[in-house]
Amino acid sequence: MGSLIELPVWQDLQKHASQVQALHLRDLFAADANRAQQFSVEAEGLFLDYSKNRITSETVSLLVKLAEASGLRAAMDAMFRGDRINITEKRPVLHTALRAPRGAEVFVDGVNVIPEVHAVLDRMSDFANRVRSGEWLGFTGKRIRNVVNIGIGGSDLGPVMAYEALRSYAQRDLTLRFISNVDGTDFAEATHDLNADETLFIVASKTFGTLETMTNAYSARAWALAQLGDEKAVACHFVAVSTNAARVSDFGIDTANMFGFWDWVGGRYSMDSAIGLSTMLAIGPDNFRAMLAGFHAMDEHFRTAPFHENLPVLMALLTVWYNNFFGAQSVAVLPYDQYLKRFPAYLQQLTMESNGKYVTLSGERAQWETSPIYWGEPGTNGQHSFYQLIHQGTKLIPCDFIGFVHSLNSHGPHHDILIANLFAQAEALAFGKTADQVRAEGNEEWLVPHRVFEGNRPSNMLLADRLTPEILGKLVALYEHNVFTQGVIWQVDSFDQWGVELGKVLAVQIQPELTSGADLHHDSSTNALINRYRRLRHV
Ligand code: G6Q
Repeated sequence: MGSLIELPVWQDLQKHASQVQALHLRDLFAADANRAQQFSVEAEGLFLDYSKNRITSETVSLLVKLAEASGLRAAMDAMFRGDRINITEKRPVLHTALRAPRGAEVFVDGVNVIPEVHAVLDRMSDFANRVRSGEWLGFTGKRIRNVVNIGIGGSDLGPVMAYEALRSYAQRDLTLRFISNVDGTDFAEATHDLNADETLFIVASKTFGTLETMTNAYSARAWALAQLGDEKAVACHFVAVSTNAARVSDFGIDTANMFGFWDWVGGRYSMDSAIGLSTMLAIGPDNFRAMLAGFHAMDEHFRTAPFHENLPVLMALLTVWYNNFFGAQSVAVLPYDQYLKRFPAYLQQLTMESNGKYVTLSGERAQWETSPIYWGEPGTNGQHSFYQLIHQGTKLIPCDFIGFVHSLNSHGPHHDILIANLFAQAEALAFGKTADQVRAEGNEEWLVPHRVFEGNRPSNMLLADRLTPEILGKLVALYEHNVFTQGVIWQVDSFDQWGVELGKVLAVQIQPELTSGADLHHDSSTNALINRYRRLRHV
C-alpha cells in the first residue's frame, strides 16, 4: 500500500473538502427536499440518518473510492479468513469467529476453531445455569448471590458496559460487581457489604499475569479465606477466564473451572468470548446467545453490504472525513439511554487503543492524523454539562447520537421527553439560530452574538426499536468494524497496543523504590516526587 496522502482520491478529497467547508447544512437541506432519505440507511434493525453531516453525494462517492483504494475489501477478507493481520504480534484477529454459528468454519493453522468456540460457550452456559438456578453452591452450602468480576481493560470494560446495558434482562437476585483498579478502594467498596460464602469471583485475565488483576485476585482470595477458613473453599468461590491454564492452576483455581479463549481474540474485542461470563451469569445463556447473534448479523452486514450502504463503513468514512479534512479532534458518542451509560467508556478503549498510533503498518511515521478522541455521556445529562461547547465552542465535534423508539421503562412522559431532546439536539446543532432570528425574539443588539447558534455542526443519528441483547451486539459490532475500517484507511495495526507498555515497566521499577532508601536515577521531577512520597507516606 502506497502512502495514503499520495492516493489520487485523497487529493480529490482535499480539493472537494475545501468546497464543502464553505457550505452550510441549512442550504444543503433547503436545496434538496430528499436529503434525509438520500443519506439514510437501515440494516439489521439499526437506522442511520447521516444527512446532518457536511457532505454531498460527491463526498460519499469520493469516500467510498477512498475505502476501495485503501484495500478495505481485501483487508476485510483477510480478517474474516483468519490471516495474521495483527502484524506486530503475528496473530489472526478473529473476534468474528466468537459469534459465528455452530456450523461455520474458520481455520487457524489448519484447525477449524468454531467447534472449540461452541464447546466453551456450552460449558459457560452449563455453569451459568447452575449458578443462576442455585445448584452451584458455595463452600458452606449457600447459593451464590453475588458475582464479582475481577479484570481490567478489555477484561473489564466490555463486561461492565454489557452488564449495565442489559440490566433490564438480568436476574435481579444476583448482584454483579466489577473490580478493575489496583487502587484498593475499588476492592474495598466492591466487597465491603458482601459475604464470602455467597460470593463467586470470576478472575478474568487473558494472560493471568496482569498486575492489577492479580493483585485484586490475591486480595479476593485472602478476603474469602479469612471468612471461609479453608483453602478448599477456593474451588467453590473462584473461577477463571483465561488463555493461560498453568497460571490459573498456580493461583489455586481448578482448571475444570476455567473457561478458555484464544490468542486470536484481542482484549478489547473479547466481550463475547468467555470474558463475557459475567454477562452470561447476569442475563442468562439465551440472552447471551441472542447478543452473539446480533454481533454475527452485523458481521455479515459488514462483510457483504456494498460500501455505500454499509453502516460501519459509512460511519468510519465520516470519521475520516472530519478527522482528516476538517481538523476535528474528537467524536462525541451520546446515547440517549441510561442503560448505555458505560458505552462511551467502552468505546474509548475500542477506538483509541486500536487506532491511537503514529506508526503505520510499514513502520513509518504517519503523515496524517489517526484516531480522534472518543468521549461522551448519556443524554440528557450531557446537555446540562458539555453541550455548550459542542454548540458554541471553537472546536468541531462530530456527534454520534443513539436512541431507541421504545423504552424498557416507560414511565409517563419520560421517553417522549427524552427522544424530543435527542432529535432537538441534532436539529439545533445542524441548523442553529441566525442573528435575525435572535433579533426577532426581541433581544438587545449587544446580546445577539451570544445567542446566535452558527449551526453546521455535524451528527449521525442511530435509531433502533429497543435495547435488546441482540441490538447491543449489533451496536458493538458496528463500532468494532467502524474502527477496523478507520484503521485500514490510516494504515495502522488496529490490534496491538505497544503504547501501554512503557508506563507498566517504569511502575515495576518505581514500586520498590517507594519503600527503600535506594539511590534514584530518574529525572529530577520523578526523583523529587518519589522522595516526597517516601518522606510523607508514614506521616
Ligand atoms: C486490550 C488490551 C488490554 C487488556 C488488559 C487486560 O485490548 O490488551 O486492555 O485487555 O490489559 O489484560 P488481561 O486480560 O491479560 O489481564
